[in-house]
Amino acid sequence: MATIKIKGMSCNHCVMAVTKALNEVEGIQNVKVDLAKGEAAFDEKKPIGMDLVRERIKKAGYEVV
Ligand SMILES: [Cu+2]
Repeated sequence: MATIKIKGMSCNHCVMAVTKALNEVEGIQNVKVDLAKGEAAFDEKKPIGMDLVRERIKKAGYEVV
């Protein structure tokens, strides 16, 4: 399981948006976003390009730190 830090999440809506963005990345599954910690964890079904993850999170309005 991979864990990334995400900046900019402030409420449950943000959690949903980040969860959705991650779920849309091919190969990512079991997404769990922790609002209090500002973290997202997920399983990688296959190697994931972190640049792609970064880009998708950014598109959703947040930032991987
Ligand atoms: Cu929010």
